[in-house]
Amino acid sequence: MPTDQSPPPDTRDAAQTLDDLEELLKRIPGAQKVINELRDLRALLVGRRAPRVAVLGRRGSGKSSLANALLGRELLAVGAVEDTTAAPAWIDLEVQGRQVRWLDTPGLRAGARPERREAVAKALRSERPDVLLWLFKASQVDAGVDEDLAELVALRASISGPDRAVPVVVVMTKVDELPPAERRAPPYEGDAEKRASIEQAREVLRGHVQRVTGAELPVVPVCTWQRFAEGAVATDWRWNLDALAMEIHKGLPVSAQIEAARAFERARSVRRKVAMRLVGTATSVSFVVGATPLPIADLAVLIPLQSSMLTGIVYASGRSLGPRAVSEWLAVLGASVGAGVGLREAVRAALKLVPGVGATISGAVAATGTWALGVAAVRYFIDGVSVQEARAAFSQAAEEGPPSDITRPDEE
Ligand SMILES: Nc1nc2c(ncn2[C@@H]2O[C@H](COP(=O)(O)OP(=O)(O)OP(=O)(O)O)[C@@H](O)[C@H]2O)c(=O)[nH]1
Ligand SMILES: [Mg+2]
Repeated sequence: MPTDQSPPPDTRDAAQTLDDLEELLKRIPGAQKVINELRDLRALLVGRRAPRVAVLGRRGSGKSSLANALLGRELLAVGAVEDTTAAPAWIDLEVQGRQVRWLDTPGLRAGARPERREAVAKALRSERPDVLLWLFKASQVDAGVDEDLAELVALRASISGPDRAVPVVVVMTKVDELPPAERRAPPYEGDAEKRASIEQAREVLRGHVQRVTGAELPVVPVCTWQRFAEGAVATDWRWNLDALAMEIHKGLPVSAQIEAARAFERARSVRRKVAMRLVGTATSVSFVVGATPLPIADLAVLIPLQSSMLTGIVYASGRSLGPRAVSEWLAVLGASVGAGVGLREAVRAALKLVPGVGATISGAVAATGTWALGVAAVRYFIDGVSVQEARAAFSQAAEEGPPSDITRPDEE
């Protein structure tokens, strides 16, 4: 697994670029803010590791199904009646390079065996999870939930440090079973009755959670039911997993965010958020580099910076990293990059030909180029729009420029 010490080979270039950039920015007065952003970017992109997620809940609450639903593959055994998951163990779930470190646990109440609880506690202590998922069946939110919660609170306390409690997301599973019984298959967006019963069950669960834990924990309703045939998904009732992925994301350290964005198949909002963060940082850095009067070769800095950004966007989208994806993409955009930014760049550069300054381009032009490239890549790789639409997004972003908070210079 990638560690913070040695960057995985596919991001070594990005690591080197970001280190070089930091050295450069240190020589520019007032660049401290972007240096900090750059360090965050480095943690996101280079110091990355798989998120560690632990699931807890009663027997049959859908713990193993949730892993399958999040990754979009039949990775863990799922069972209708029996205790399906026998012993708690951390495992690496992986689908085509998308990975999560997952602690699947047996149902806590099954047979009420105390040694089982101890085994779960031991597994949680052996490796501290980034996030705990507490699962409750939607049809049972009023059935003895308090004892379960008390137990979960105790487990959480046993692994939380004095400074920081392990984040928790409460997951209300199997919402398809809520009334009206005859309409089970998602989506429920157009079904006011179903939505109302989901909301009602969620309120009940939220109330219990609030009373027992004394905290406002997020409660996310989901459906995770899938039927697999020959390794492929034959029936897909997954619902609201994008919202769940977002709540999980909020609890993660920066170093686990990009792997989580990749791993969770339905996590478009998370992927978008992570990718736009890459774009925002790269744009700020471009602004500072372009605006500096130091005689540095702007393009020598901007091109590797923009490639790192694009690499990160492709990676966050769940695709595997290879030089091909980015270069193909640049070829697709090629024409509009030349026409959109090249021209403006030339005009501004001409205006900036002041003796002694060197061939620098302006901060605004550099930032606009990076911004437009990034926004168009997010539309294409994350939102899945066509090449034409991505080109249109590029032109529009180049026209409008980045939001002013991204290019605001440091307050000194
Ligand atoms: N109706 C419905 N059934 C589901 C859903 N998700 C999973 N199931 C079913 O619920 C049953 C239990 O699911 P599992 O994922 O094995 O539950 P578990 O919590 O891992 O169970 P144990 O490991 O035995 O504690 C299986 O028959 C699943 O097919 C859902 O969203 N709706
Ligand atoms: Mg299980």
